[in-house]
Amino acid sequence: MASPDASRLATPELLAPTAWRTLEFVSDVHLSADEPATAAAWSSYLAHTQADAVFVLGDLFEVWIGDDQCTTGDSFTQACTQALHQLSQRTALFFMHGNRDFLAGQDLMQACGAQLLADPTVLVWGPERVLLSHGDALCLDDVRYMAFRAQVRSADWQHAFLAQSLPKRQALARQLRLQSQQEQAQRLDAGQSWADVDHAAADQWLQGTGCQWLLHGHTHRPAHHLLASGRHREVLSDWDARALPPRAEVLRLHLQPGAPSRLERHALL
Ligand SMILES: [Mn+2]
Repeated sequence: MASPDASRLATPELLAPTAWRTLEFVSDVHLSADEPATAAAWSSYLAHTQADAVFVLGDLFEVWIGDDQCTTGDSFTQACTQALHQLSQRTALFFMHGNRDFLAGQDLMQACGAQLLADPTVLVWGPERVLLSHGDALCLDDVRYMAFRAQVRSADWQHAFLAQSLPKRQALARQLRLQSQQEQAQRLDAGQSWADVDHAAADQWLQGTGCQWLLHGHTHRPAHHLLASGRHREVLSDWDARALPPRAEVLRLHLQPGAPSRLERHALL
């Protein structure tokens, strides 16, 4: 299991240009050809955003089983990467792995014009230090998931998985998804709630990296939490254009020299 202490020791930093004024954060869009309305909302967002930088904090794709998905003629994936690449021509674009798309690699980054960020990463802009994460590594009470996470993030597992044919990987991904749904159902039957971020661990990450804010997704529980130390945890929403009401949200960080930074949620649907 990845401990918070181990991951904070070498937390990478991203130095943001001081000219940046508006940064946008999204996560858990879960792009899939089966959800055209969400994909349309996402394309519209990419076409219209005025941000200086867009940060995708994991689970952009419902599933990513290897970068050869880019080159197999799957028109949905190609449309997704082209739209991101167009955005990257006018906006800095960053991508962090989620638990669905942790196999996204450098070929996909190149196709999208994106820079891959480690999880977690400290975003540094002048005096501001903001910790970015997908969030799943902090869901410590889901012991089975943490063990699974450690397994699938290992180089050996990924090497063996990627060596399989695309249809085999698709079948295995479906099987893993089904297994995860069954485990979630068992948790709910046993009276346990869905796993959530551990507040003490989040606070430890923040203190260890000298950050006041943690921005993350994964839990699909958009909220602001004030932690015991007075630091903040801001949770991004997932996207689902077919939900009632529909969910498609960006978190916008406004930066102004000499003035306090402002964070606001912006609903796109
Ligand atoms: Mn996730």
